[in-house]
Amino acid sequence: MKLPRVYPILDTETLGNRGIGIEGAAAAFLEGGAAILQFRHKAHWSRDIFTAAQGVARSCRQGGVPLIVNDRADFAMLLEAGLHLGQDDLPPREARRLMGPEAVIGYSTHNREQLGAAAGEAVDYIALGPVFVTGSKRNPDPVIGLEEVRRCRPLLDKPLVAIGGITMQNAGDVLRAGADSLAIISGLLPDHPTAKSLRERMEEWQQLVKQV
Ligand code: TZP
Ligand code: MG
Repeated sequence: MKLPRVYPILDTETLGNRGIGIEGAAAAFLEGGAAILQFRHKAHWSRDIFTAAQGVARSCRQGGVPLIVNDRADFAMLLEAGLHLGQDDLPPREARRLMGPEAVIGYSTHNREQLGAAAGEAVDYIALGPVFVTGSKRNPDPVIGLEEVRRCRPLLDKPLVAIGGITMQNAGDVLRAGADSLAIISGLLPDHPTAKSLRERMEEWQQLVKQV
């Protein structure tokens, strides 16, 4: 698969802390040119959260944009979305059995050993990080840095998504280090988030990655 260079993550905790509505953020990012979205909800999947995820799925479907659900194969299937797995989630092989051959499945890794093991799994892309210090993940693995992205790139045939602390300032360096795509949470959120400023921030990201 070919991944878009910008991979926006709707992290419900980060959005909630900033007072940003989930469905509004999704709509703004899609208007701003997002070509994939991930829905990341670490807490209990309440009925309200599921309803919000359904709204995001609807917007993605209308826009012809893939939606990826973090962690939860059950909700990914209900939403007819892809799935993003971490090292502590359902093993990729079991997720593939459940989701079928067509579903997009991504897999997070945090070091070279995990990346090597992930290369042989039936997943469509591999995420690697945190590249830089991040505030958006509880108990993050050690920061790997740009050089490790550069060294890991040739070890993998699959698309490589860099994650962790990626901003508009360092994005060019991360792409030049060999990342195919940049997963971003806080770097998508302007100081004063409104529908307009969220859309504009996404447009700026799209412009930025075009120039690398
Ligand atoms: N995995 C490694 S870092 C991270 C995840 C989910 C969070 C990335 O968030 P940010 O705000 O873009 O650093
Ligand atoms: Mg996970």
